[in-house]
Amino acid sequence: MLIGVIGKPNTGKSTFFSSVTLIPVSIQNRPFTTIKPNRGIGYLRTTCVCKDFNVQDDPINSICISGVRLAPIELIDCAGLVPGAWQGKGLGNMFLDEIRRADALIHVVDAAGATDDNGRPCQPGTRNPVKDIEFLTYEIVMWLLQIVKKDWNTILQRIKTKKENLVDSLYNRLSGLAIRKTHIVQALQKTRLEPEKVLDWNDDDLFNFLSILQKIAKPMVIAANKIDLPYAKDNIERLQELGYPVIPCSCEAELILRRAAKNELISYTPGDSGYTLLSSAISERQMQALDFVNNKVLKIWGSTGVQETMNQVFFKLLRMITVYPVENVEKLSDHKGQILPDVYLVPSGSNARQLAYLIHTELGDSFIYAVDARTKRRLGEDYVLNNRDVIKIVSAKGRV
Ligand SMILES: Nc1nc2c(ncn2[C@@H]2O[C@H](COP(=O)(O)OP(=O)(O)OP(=O)(O)O)[C@@H](O)[C@H]2O)c(=O)[nH]1
Ligand SMILES: [Mg+2]
Repeated sequence: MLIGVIGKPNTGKSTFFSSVTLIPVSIQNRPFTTIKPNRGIGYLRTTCVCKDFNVQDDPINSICISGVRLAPIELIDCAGLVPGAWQGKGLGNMFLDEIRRADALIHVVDAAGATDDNGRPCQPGTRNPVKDIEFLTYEIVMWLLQIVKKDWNTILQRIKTKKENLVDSLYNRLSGLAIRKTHIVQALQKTRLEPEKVLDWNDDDLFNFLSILQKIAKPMVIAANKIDLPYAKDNIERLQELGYPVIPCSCEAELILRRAAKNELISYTPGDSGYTLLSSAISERQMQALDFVNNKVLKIWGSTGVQETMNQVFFKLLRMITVYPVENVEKLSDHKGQILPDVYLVPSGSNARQLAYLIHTELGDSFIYAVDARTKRRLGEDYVLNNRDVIKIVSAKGRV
């Protein structure tokens, strides 16, 4: 799973990325600071099962802090996008190429309206961030349209001569963009167009179909950033009318907290509504930064919103659940004795065999049954997994 952090220049994408990954990247108050994309690992905040079983766990693929399990997620911090990018304006298609592999998008907007269309700073309240959502989705759809139109005549020809159907034909052109067949089928069902009449579709029909496909295949949350500045509150109300999940954020505040926690000045787990001072050896500048976080963000908004943004992508947009595979249901361990070593993110509705395949193809192929570690009950391959299940897979090959 890959998440793209996107938006116009200077909205705080790299600040978001750095606050989540703790990778130091260039952050400046000017457009096009990021040219080459940054990639890194961020974390989802979930409630670990260790407390349910009253065990001390030894995570391998994740981290557990006092019962909060942090599951790793790959993120890409993209270059800023300006109107006309699909035609090559600004850094142009470079941005669009970066989101090819993205399964979902975090659109960072300047909710204070303090950056113009090209990312130049301006007075808070000057710009309407709703426009940013409109233009950015337009750019993505135009980019898709450009890709499909290049082959449109060939697609139509193959459909006419019955060499391919519409779904397969579109899939063959779009699979490199992390667009699945099910996305295409769903988008076709949602359009009022009749797929059988594709030979009669005009440019508007194709544009409308791709707009729906984009929403399904590249679902998006809005990180309404810079909530520490004036005008953000009013603009967030406007953003909430668009139908996307909107999370008020202060990426700068999250970066301050994460860095202070890394330096052991404070105790703070991403997503917390506050922090505890750990050290008295704190400089006046650091204290001022923490006061800013407290007064302008935490006291007003309850959290910085950054962790919630990450979580909404997985649990609301992509409808994932967490599952803990183990080999020994008594000890809740793997074959080396490590307790609750891994947490897996799986699409809601997945069954036991699909989990086995996610762990290893061989395990899926040789699946016999699964065991629920809570009830010790045997589960068949069709058992639909629940969030926070702890599961042993028994296969013909022996162990997991
Ligand atoms: N007030 C405020 N400023 C922020 C916040 N997050 C980021 N900024 C500032 O916004 C400016 C741009 O931040 P970046 O993270 O470099 O923005 P970007 O979207 O990556 O910019 P490009 O790479 O140029 O597209 C910097 O001056 C940041 O300090 C925030 O939560 N509040
Ligand atoms: Mg940047």
